[in-house]
Formats: sequence, structure tokens, C-alpha cells
Amino acid sequence: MVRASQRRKTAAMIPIAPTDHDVLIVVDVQTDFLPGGALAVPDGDAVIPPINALIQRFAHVVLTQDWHTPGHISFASSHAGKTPFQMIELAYGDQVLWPDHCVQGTRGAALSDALEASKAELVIRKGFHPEVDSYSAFMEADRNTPTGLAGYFKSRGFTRVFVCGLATDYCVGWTAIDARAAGFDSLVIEDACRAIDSNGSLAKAWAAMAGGGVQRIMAEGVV
Ligand code: VGL
Ligand code: ZN
Repeated sequence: MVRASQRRKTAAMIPIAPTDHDVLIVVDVQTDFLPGGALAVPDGDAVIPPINALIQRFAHVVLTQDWHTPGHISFASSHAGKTPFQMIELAYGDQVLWPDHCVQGTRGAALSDALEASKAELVIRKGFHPEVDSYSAFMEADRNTPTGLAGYFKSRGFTRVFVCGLATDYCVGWTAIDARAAGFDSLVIEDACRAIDSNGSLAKAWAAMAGGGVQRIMAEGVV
């Protein structure tokens, strides 16, 4: 008798060798999300060694870069009387308010120097519309404005995306869900991600990813 949990583990452990149709998306490994940064993700720098190893295994690597205007609508400082991590209602729906982070051209917005990402074929910036946030690399938070990444991947012949980086419960999770929604197979490499985990956001994100058809693997499963 094989229990479902055992079957899942076994399936997840079948190693995957990336092909020319696979792409690794490295999400937001930027100074502001690393220790000492404006929106530091706990243990965020732990993703860098596994991501550097993963980058070697993929023929195709794409990076994302959170890239906000000064005074961006997602910043608590843009809303009188509000503090970071509070939720507000905007025209497009609920929005978590953040400390000012990843402002265009600042040091905090720079990709980490420790990331060995020179082979990346594309750096896609997101969150640059002053009035709309964008966790996902595919679709902005109004759920209506595409970034163009799905079309780029389709033009390049990519069919499967592997997502890693920061943060599991926001930009990684939304990117993985939207990848699947756009018709790609989508896998999150769990141990090459770290989470913010405010107000139960991590558990919610894993549930949403599972519901959205995103697979969850470990870095050792990519050979
Ligand atoms: C992110 C919150 C705000 C992320 C970006 O990269 O996960 N989270 N902006
Ligand atoms: Zn942001």
C-alpha cells in the first residue's frame, strides 16, 4: 500500500534534466530583499548558492527586477496614516502596503552582486506603473496588464518554467501561478526561495499555487 504522500514524494524526486524548452526565472534577487535591505526577506541570502548552481543547469535563464517609481502606490509612505504590512483597497483590489523598496535606479533596486547571472538572456522589470503593483512577472496586479513575458517565452519556444528567488509568497508565487495560467508548465523550486510570511501569506500562497496547478520541487531534483 503506497500512501498518497509517499507517491508525491517519489514523483517529485524523479530528477529533471532541463532542455532547450525550459527556462529558469530568478525572481527579485535584489539588495532591498536581502539582509539589511528595505524589505529584507528573512534568510533571503540563503537562496543565492542554490540559485547559482541552478543557473549552471539551465540553457535559458531570465531574471526579474522589482522596479518601482518613487512614491509608488504600493508604498505605505504614499498613504497618509498607513504603515507597512497593512492592507488597503485600491481600484484594482486589495493591496498590501510595503516599506519603500526597489526604487528605480537606487542601490536597493540593484540585482545582488553575488548572483552569478551574466548568462541571463532577459531582465524583465515590473511594478514600474506608478498606480499599479506587479508581483507577477507576467501580469500586473490589476490582473489586466500583461508584461509581455508570456509572448516572449512563446516566441522563444519555451514550454516549461522553473521559478526561484524572492519572495515565495509574493513575486515567486504569483509568477508561478500566472505562468501556468498562460499555458506553461510551472514548477517552483522550494529550497531556492524564501518567504516574507506576513499574516499567513506563505500558507495561502502554497495553497493558491497548488490550486493553480503549480508543481513544487527541490533543487536536487534538477540535474
Ligand atoms: C515583492 C513585495 C513587494 C517580492 C515585491 O519580490 O516578492 N514583495 N514587492
Ligand atoms: Zn515591490
